[in-house]
Amino acid sequence: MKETNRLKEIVFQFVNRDDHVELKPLGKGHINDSYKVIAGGNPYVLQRVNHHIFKNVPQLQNNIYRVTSHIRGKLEEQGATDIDRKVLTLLPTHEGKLYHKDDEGNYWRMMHFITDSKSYDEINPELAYRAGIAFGEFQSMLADIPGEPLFETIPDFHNMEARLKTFRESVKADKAGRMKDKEVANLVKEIEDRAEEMCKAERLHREGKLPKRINHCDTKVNNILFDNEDRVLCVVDLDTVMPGYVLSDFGDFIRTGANTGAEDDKNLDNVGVDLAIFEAYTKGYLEKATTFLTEVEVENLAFGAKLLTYMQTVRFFTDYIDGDTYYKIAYPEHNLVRTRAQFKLLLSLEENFQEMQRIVKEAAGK
Ligand code: GN1
Ligand code: MG
Repeated sequence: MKETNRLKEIVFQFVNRDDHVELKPLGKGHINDSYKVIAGGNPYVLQRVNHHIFKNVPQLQNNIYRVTSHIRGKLEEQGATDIDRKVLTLLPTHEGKLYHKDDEGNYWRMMHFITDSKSYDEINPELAYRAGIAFGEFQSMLADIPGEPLFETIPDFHNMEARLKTFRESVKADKAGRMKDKEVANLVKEIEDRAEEMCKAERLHREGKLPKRINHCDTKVNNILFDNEDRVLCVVDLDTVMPGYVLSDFGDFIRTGANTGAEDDKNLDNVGVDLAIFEAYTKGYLEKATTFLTEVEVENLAFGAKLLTYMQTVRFFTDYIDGDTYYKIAYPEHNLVRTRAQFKLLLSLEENFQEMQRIVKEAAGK
């Protein structure tokens, strides 16, 4: 069957078979495949959820259902208008399921497309401030989600100790024969030099000093949708919403939103931290989050930016050493280019660390 017909057949599991259907690829995700669909005149998003990475898609979809229903309830309580553009809405299959499993074992889901919305890969301080408020509100709205804890869609997802363990195994196995390269060996040393410092969050957690809260766990700048007037509409990409340290969500936004270059910039001169964006995001986030954050969490936010950048360096690097099995790549050296760019950002965060600490303190009113 032609690719488009195959995709249409999947769409028909969710919409009427006589609807006219159009499809086109959407977004820049490294893991799932996304399409914009128009069916019967209505816009949707169709996604193939990567079940090699998300090993329990039914549970993942159940998480998303719980999260979006809870947020919808909060918005209704607040008397918010235009709620369908402020929270994602899953579209069930004709059988009432939250996903469709095809003959090849792939998992598909559909949701309503949020109209008149846009996302940014690069933003300015004003938008960063709004994004900070949005992610602070997101965490605070999910703090009282009822029922069992959310399912961990990827175990140990942001656990630095676990990430380092996997990294060391990959270095040892050297499956793709990439360890003989001098640059690669140097980078391994750079990672190891920082390993102990970067496992601080797990240590604090074990000592009972750092709690786990419901986090988004993929707070990339382009996971926020803005409307035509640049007001935040909604937070998207909810696959990894699960318990974690708030340092993760703070850090991942800074890693992506406050980088003057791209995540995979080939020109390392472009890469560095933009302190104005760091400051604006911190202000927005703390405006919402000081009510529930502990002192230890606030004190470690700037560290969170280093941690997530380090973690992403380790993750891209591990995938390069493994022979590119996790992240989609656009060219053979892509994961190494990503590793270099993330490491350059880490160096910049290290250089600016004191100033970042000062900004956090000031924004927290300390
Ligand atoms: C992946 O596919 P995407 O862009 O939403 C990854 C994130 C990384 C990110 C790096 C499940 O997210 O953790 O931070 O790439 N998601 C998963 O840009 O691994
Ligand atoms: Mg994601």
